[in-house]
Amino acid sequence: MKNIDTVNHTMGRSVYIDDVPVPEATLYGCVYYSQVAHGKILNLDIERAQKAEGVVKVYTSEGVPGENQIGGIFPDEPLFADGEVHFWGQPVAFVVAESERLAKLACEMISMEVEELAVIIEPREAAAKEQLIMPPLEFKLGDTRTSFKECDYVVEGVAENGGQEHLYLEPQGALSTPLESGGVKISSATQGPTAVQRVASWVLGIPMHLIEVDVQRLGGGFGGKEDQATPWAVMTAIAAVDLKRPVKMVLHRIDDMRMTGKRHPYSSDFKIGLNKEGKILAYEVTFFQNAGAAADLSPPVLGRSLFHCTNSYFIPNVKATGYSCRTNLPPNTAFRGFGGPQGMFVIEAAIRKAAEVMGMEAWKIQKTNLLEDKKQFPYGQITERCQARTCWIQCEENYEFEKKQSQVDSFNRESKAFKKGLAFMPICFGISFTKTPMNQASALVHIYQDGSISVSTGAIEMGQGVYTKILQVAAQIFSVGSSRITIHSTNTTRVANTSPTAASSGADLNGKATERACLELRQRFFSLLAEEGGADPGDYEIREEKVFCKGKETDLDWEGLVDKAFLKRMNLSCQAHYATPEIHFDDKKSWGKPFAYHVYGTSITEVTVDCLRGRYVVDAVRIVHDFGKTMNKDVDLGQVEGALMQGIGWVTLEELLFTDKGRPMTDTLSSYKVPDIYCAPGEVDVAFLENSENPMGIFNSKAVGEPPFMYGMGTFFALREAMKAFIPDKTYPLSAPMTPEKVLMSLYGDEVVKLP
Ligand code: MTE
Ligand code: LUZ
Ligand code: MOS
Repeated sequence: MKNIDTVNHTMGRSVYIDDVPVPEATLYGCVYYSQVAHGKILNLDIERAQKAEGVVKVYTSEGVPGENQIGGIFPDEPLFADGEVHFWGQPVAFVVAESERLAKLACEMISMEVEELAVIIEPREAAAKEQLIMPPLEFKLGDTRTSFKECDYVVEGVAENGGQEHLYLEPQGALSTPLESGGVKISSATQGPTAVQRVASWVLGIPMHLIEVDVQRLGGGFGGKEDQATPWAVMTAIAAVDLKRPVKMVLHRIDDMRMTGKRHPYSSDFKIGLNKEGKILAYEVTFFQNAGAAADLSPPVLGRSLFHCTNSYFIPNVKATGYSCRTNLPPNTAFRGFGGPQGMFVIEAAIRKAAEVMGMEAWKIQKTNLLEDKKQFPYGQITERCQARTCWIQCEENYEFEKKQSQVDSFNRESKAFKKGLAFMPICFGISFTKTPMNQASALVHIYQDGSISVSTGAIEMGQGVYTKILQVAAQIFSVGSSRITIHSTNTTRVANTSPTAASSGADLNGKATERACLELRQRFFSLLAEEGGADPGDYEIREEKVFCKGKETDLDWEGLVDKAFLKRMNLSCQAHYATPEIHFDDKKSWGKPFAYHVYGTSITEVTVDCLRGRYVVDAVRIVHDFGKTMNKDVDLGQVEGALMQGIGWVTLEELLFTDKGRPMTDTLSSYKVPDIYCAPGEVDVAFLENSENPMGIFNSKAVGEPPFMYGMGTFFALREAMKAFIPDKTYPLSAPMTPEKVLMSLYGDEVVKLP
């Protein structure tokens, strides 16, 4: 089945916030933000703006009817700056006017006097000054101290990764409409409607039942709308309730890039110990996470870096420590992989450095240490149905790695200025929110008298195809045609207490809730038929809209069945709830079984570097990925391809720069380079791992949204191999992104590049 949105997306008919027809008398908002990264507000002058043409009202921290607080985990983030500013781009005031243009013009009339304070950009500097978001996290397995003594090699180093702008196609936005109850309906582009509802309740000072949040779809979220769709939604809500008129705001790209947080940059120390055969005996890692100016989701993001610090390897002795460091950047937030990529980057970097010291090929160390069944992660969970080795072996065989390697070697012998590099990138990603209580979802299914079906869940459609998968669940259980089913918008009055659609678990959690609701309805039908026909409920089946009894077709079809049930006064609606069984995690002991299962895979990346100019191309990425039993090949393949490109961008082109005063320098698409079609690998091949069963996933499938992002990292290490083929005895930085400039500087200008 095709993604149900393909035609409307292609025709431009899909509706996003900015396409919703606005009610009469709608007002427009514009945010005034700080142009200083850290300081005391001495004076805020909104008077001229207030009197400007078309302006209805200007809101500041004083105009918030409830609490001026939006911090979801720690209450450390004001909606509007109050007394101080902590990052360049921090919202200070909200201008509401008769048109978007007038709101923007008035915004420019606001002025603010700030006494500037010292600015911190780097996480290690923040840690040295004890600017921590929370106490450090620590994971431990075995005993690293004694096992380092038994190692033939102990290698230490530093690895660094940059941040990443989400660059969802649809910028942040919301439209709020006042309700007669004194409450508000918020149409928001959010991954977390309940988060918006909860925070709106705080800032408005009214209970959650007076707030309805509705989400049709997002033009991409990638984690950037898990928490950070909230401020814009609640600003419009405050004004709508106060002014009793609808209020809309959609951020301009430049303002979105300036005000919102991004993927967390990390700077990390590692120490890895191996024996002569390349077996990793011990690993210590310390992460310095650049959290930005407020907690946002940084604590669980850092947690996931620790969860994934050994990637898909078994290491018997591990000590991982994480510091969440408060800096004067916009609060960094969820981004595909949620800290996992940062954790995995460091172990991959450590393996490369160890390989270089030992004179061994990196892939041999990788392969030697792959996870197997019944091995323990450094947080206590034991591997089950582990596919690390099966994916690796199949990848090696499918793509004839040895042959490829010798082709690359001979290319490198013959070519002077152009060099090729190959890298393996195995992945292992845990599926479930690491906060166990978040792993729940519900669904509401109505069957109407004409046999058509309405499904509502907590899942947000953001391009990943979750509505398509949920539709498939309902269609399969009722065995009806897909045109009979509509997946309705995600709305807090139909489905309450939703977890954000995140952690790749949207289809699993909401799909399983939908499955339960549909199964319950189907059971009601069969019980009704059984009562009437004197058979057993288990004797009935529906096959392609026909009712069967004991394997024989009856004269009842789907519409007849629904009609009969209605006349018999059967309840044709069902709400169901799903909570992932078995999982648990003790935050104090950093120990438990947090994940329902893990997703595995292996990729081989091939690159060619022009070692005179520093430019490069990704020739091919060849992947064997564990989809479980895929529910939808097209959707899942699209997820792998998109995630791969996003991962390649992160480690190659995408570079966020700030002045030392904390002003963003890469706040446009001309200064922040994301990969385009010309950066795409010449060849992307994705093989579906066979015979992978996953009872914890919906219909035996595996979550697919985030894990393939990590294949992108293979490009970083393949570039390094190519550079080593050009000048072997140089120390190349383990610092991403490896932009073409950095390739050039690493090859020719040691003094310019920070070396680990
Ligand atoms: N795919 C598209 N097209 N757009 C997105 O915003 N977000 C990713 C991934 N794939 C995203 C996407 C992220 S960060 C997550 S967590 C998952 O989709 C969320 O959806 P799922 O749980 O249904 O996989
Ligand atoms: N969000 C979250 C996530 O709140 N908890 C998680 O564990 C998580 N993991 C991945 C992506 N988003
Ligand atoms: Mo995805 S980072 O879990 O929204």
